[in-house]
Amino acid sequence: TGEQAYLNLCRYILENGTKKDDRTNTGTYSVFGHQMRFNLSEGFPLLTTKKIPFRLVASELLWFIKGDTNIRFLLENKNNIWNEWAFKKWVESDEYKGPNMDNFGIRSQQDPGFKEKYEQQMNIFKEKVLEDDHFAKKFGDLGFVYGKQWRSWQTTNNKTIDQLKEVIASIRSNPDSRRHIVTAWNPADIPQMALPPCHTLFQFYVADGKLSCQLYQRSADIFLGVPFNIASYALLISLIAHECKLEVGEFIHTLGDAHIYTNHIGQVKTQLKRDLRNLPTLHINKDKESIFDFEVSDLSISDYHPHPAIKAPIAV
Ligand code: UFP
Repeated sequence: TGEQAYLNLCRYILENGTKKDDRTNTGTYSVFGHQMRFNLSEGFPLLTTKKIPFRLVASELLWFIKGDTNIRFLLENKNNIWNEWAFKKWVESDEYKGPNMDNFGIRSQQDPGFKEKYEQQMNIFKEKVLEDDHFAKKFGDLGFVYGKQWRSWQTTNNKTIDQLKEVIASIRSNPDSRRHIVTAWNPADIPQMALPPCHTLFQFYVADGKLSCQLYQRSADIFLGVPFNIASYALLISLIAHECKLEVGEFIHTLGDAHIYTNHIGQVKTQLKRDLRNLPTLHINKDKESIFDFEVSDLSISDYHPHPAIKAPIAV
């Protein structure tokens, strides 16, 4: 199964990965170039060897699909996965008057006193994004992230391209096309991006009435990011298949720099000792058709009985 392929990759990196420094100064074990296949007809590929919160996957994906780039929507859905990126912009601005937050990611892992201050400031930040429209506009917006590139790619002559809408239209009207591509990698925008897109480009493929998708991910945090990315693309394929009245095919996950952070190794080893369980089933509200109409409450999973979650620090 796909999950076995994921666990094999974890083991392979631990045994064969090159020790490599990285932007976050955490250190990684890394390999370059790898592919995993997930047959979506076998079940929804949410990992069973550790619990992955489906609600966070769903609300983040719907946020991209809406073309929203402001973390307010995520906070309203109790989704905190993008907070650090927006927070960073705030604490580096002139408007920030609190204690010094340089390198808050690493420092909050190493210094419990600092961690307390950081959490205090983060709570203030979240409250302001939720309550204060002006503040939210200024500091809640991540700017050029997936939502922007997928739904309103800026052209040189000041028009925008809705790549997602266009790709769905082309899947419907010309399923055999070899041009069903969405790209988030916009070279002109990279300098202004807090985090240049990790999932850079994806292509759809229709055969035998089934919709498949291959993603090229340039950089992959195998323990924390990838399980999320797998679930997110599996959900995207399922939603588009639903709208186009196709069955689900495969998700093909192609990785560039595939790395395990040195401070995740114990957690990965714990996970590798666990046995696989049955995959859950995804349910999509059948009363809705267009992927642009879905809300988090229209999506759910059943029969998910994973091993417990495993905590690990995220590299910012
Ligand atoms: N990362 C993922 N998946 C994502 C995402 C980030 O694995 O969806 F947004 C990880 C990869 C890498 C870090 O460890 O975040 C990004 O850092 P860099 O830009 O230096 O590759």
